[in-house]
Amino acid sequence: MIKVNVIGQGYIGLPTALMLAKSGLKVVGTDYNEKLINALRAGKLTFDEEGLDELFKEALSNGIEFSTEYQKTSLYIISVPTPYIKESKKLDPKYVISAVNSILDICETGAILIIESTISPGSIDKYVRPVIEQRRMVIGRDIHLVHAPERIIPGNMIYELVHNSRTIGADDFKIGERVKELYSSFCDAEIVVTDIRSAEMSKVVENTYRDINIAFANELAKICRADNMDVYEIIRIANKHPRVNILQPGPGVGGHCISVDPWFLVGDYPDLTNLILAARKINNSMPAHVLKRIRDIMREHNIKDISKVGLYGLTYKENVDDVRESPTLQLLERMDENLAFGVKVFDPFVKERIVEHQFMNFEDFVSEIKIIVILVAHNHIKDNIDCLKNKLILDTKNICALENTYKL
Ligand code: SAJ
Repeated sequence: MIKVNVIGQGYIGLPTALMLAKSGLKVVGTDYNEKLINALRAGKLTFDEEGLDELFKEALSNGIEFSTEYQKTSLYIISVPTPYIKESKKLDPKYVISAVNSILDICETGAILIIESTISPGSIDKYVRPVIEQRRMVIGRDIHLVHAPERIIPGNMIYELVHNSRTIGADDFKIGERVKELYSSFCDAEIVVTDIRSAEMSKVVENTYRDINIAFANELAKICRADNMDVYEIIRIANKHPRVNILQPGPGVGGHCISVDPWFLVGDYPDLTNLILAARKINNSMPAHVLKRIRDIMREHNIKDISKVGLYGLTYKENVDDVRESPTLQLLERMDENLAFGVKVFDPFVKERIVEHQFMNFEDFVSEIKIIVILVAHNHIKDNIDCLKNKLILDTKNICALENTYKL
């Protein structure tokens, strides 16, 4: 039976490993974080995701194992984080390189090494091939390289693992076809086989496209605010055109993908990325726009005390518990720079205290504030919207129809 070793048991690696195990493959999930592996071994999941519980049970009953050790086998999937360096906006490949090195220490000859982590275009040539050459190994004989970037969206991961089309980039078409077969064990959609550079580039392009589209919506929101027009109505109508599909404005773009990947292109092609850079700047400017809107409302109602303002939502988007690069954290940073201390914060998905004046109880939070700023459209706030009846509301997600609601 084919054995697959999935390296990195985070947001992408874990669901992928579980899916492969559910399909009947022998799977070992490896992570250097001992606490995480112990939790998984004890049958405990490390993050919330719709349908993940069930999938976990099925994978466990099919014998999935978890280990801090890399396994000697012929197939590896690497899904470790690929952060970017803040100053240069370039990819930091340290985790990928370290995973590749550890695999090369033990893998079988001819093993296939599939990198799922998002990387900047050209990274495999720049960082991975030299590691293999340094080890005096030959690509194509001792090791095969593949880039199979993931495309699933947090909040709908399990469904998308099965139904999203995928890209497989390989040096050797035959190896690409073998990897395609591997993913076909759970993926029902089209799987395109191409070369490695095209796979790297298309992944970053997909996220950059979305960033630019959101930036357009955000710029429209600012234009409409300047002249008192309803941006949501305008986008709704424009989208009725068969070839127009504008996304929604919001308090900014967070998460570890869309707000990060375009920077790879800006970092590598600074003279050629005018539109991409402008989109990043527009999206990054949204927390400041929200701050201005809060100030407008405070002035209008003669509220001087910032501690009467409550920010609802700390995660980077609705119904997930991930706070990476979240617009709310960006907003708090800005407030901090402007010496605006004391704003209250609540998020039903964030169970640990990560910022100052963070409430753990929704009722307490609401009872202490006059203005609530809805920054994340969790189902929780939609279900509890009536609790906001006597508040001033700044709704950055267009979910609230109560009186006293201000929009972006
Ligand atoms: N957002 C808006 N307006 C919108 C849509 C999103 O402001 O109309 C904001 C969200 O609130 C959030 C940010 O953008 O802060 C990103 O959220 P998202 O739901 O658009 O995307 P991610 O980051 O969760 O996942 C993206 C997806 N990429 C695309 O849709 C092209 C996903 O398919 C990728 O797998 C993922 O990036 C990744 O890992 O690269």
